[in-house]
This record gives sequence, C-alpha cells and structure tokens, in this order.
Amino acid sequence: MKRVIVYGDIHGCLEELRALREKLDIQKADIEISVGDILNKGPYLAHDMIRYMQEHHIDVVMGNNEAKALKQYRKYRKSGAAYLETLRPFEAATVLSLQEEDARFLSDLPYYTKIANLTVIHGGLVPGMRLDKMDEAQKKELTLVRYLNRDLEPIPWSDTENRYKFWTEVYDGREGFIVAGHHPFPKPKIDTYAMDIDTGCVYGGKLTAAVFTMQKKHVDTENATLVSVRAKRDYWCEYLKGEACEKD
Ligand SMILES: [Mn+2]
Repeated sequence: MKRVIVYGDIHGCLEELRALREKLDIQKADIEISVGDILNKGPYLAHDMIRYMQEHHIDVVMGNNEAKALKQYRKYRKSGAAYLETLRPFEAATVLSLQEEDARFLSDLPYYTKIANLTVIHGGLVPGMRLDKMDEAQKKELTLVRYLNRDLEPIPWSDTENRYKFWTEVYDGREGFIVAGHHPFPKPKIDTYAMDIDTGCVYGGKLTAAVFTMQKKHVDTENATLVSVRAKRDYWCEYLKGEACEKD
C-alpha cells in the first residue's frame, strides 16, 4: 500500500529527521512532504537542510521561516554585509549558508500541496479563505495562523489573552483534511478535519510524522498513524543560553 508521510517542523534537526525516516523504514514508493520550517533555530544549516530534502525527494511547503530567510537573503545580496549585523545570529548563519540555487529552491516552494483529499500547509487556514484564490497577504497569513479570537480572526502569537479557538478546531474541511505545523504542542493536536503535528523538536520535544495510506486516489485520513522520535537536545535553549540545557 502506498504511504503519504508528512513531517512536522524540522528546524535544522537533521539527525532527528534521519532517525525518524529510519524508524519509518522509508520505501521508494512513499510520498514524503514537509510542512515547512525545515530551517532556522536548529543545529544544521539551511543549505544542508535544503540539499537533504532535494536528495531524498521530500516535498517542502513554504513555512514562515523559509519565506523570511528568502527575504533576508535577497536583502543581503542587495545591501551587503552590514545588513547581516541587523539580523539575529541564527538568521545571519542561514543567510550566509544559502547559495543562489538554494534561494531559487525557496522561492519555488508552494504554499500548499494537495494529494487527493489531503492538503499540507505550514500554518493555518482562517474561515473563508480559499487556497486557489490567495493574494500575497493571504499566502503569508497561511504560514502564520495559529489561534483565532472570538470573531474567528487570527491573532498574533504574543496575544495570549484573546485566544478563543485554535484554527483546527473551527476548520470545516472544505479544502480537504489538512496537515500543518507551525505551532508546537506537546503532542500532535488532532481535530476532525485538520491536525498540527509540530511537536517542537528544536525545543527539545519530538519530531513527528503523520503516516497515511493511499488506496486508488483516496488518502485514508481517518486512520493516520503518528510516529515520533525524541529530540537529542534542546537546541533552541542552548542557542539562547550559549550552553547546554537540561532536557527531560
Ligand atoms: Mn513556523
């Protein structure tokens, strides 16, 4: 049986991705898709992450970190090295690791991928948004949506007071069953028509894959299997502190 395998946010955690693919016993016929945010914050450079995805034919959907890296890369090419000093060290490292062909890879990333009745995006969908009719602002929103307020409008990450529902709780399934990432949860958040499988690997959590089987032209979204590997370290904590961090 053909498998469709979707990976949550990887953020440079290449060793965990390798371990997860080994655990899944990846076969040639498998379709592999990443929800995006393959780069930034973690131990492996953006260039290495992009090369790995290309070599192993893993499709990638545009994440907010890919969009940001591309923007910063272009600005750096235009305005030179002084611009790098305005960036955070991990962002500058990402920009410096990118080659022209990597930038092309990033700019070619789709904002969503559909395999029959299964859809992969990075962030979330707000009520009323249609994937085939998005302007640039909506594309950006697609990579960023997490919580909605009482009017079902997306709110910024920092606004914890007006969190009414997570987008997966109100999504009605009109764009198929959606697998997304972007907002890390201790374990995958699963609702009727969507799931968020970002389990915070770069923060010392887990890297998770949602595994679906496909028969004829239908993905069995009702029987997903979730497979995870634990992060080796809390990379983000180490980056912020500049030293090793405790991890349970
Ligand atoms: Mn993200």
